[in-house]
Amino acid sequence: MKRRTFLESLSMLGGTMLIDWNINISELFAQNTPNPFVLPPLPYTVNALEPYFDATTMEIHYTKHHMAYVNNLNSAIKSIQDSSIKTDMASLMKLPDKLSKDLQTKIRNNLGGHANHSFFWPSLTPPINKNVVIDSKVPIPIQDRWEANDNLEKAIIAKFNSPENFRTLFSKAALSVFGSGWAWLVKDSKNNLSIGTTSNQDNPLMDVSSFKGIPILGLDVWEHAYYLKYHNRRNDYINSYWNLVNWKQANNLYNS
Ligand code: MN3
Repeated sequence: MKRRTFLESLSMLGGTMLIDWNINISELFAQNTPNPFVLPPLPYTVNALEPYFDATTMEIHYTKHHMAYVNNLNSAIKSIQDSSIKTDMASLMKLPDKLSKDLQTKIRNNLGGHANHSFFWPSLTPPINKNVVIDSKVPIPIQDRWEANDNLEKAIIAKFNSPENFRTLFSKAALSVFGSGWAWLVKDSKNNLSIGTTSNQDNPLMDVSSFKGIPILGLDVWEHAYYLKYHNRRNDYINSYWNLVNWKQANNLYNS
């Protein structure tokens, strides 16, 4: 059977990458591959998101933080000696009791970390205008790069009244995360949109998360994502994010 990794499950649709979130740990384990999880390629260079997300932060975030989730996940899988254990990202709550609490937590955190970052990189795209001076005393300008298509734009306006109001509500949610976590725009099975947050590396597809849905956008608000450039100013990081959103991918995810 073909080994499935994030790298291989990134599929091309309409020119943007869509992510298959359904990682089946037992399937990977059964194939007896030493390191079944791999770091997916970054869809741009580390300096491509300048000046909003700086190259040093991007490099450390990708090659150190994301890599660590991948390595820890591979090591967690190795320590599962029972190939009958079945789990995937959605059903972490069903991890059997015979797995130690530590191992269950390690799988939850690192599977989430790997999945969330694999989703995050292609959800960003280089800014339209790179000649922006970032000054901590001046609010970061949001260039209007609204590229939501008919369906997603209609759904956003129907639910949140306007693109601006949607951005305000999403930003507020991202600011409200206490400690480390993520802010999300998700849809349900009827294509209804909602905004919510998860803690640590949980995501809305996990049964352990109280906020659920199919991710359209996800913003990493861990300090490691912004501290080098923005220090404690998470708000500036969030405003920067709006200049980097890959709306093409968001549209495709909404329509899929
Ligand atoms: Mn991160």
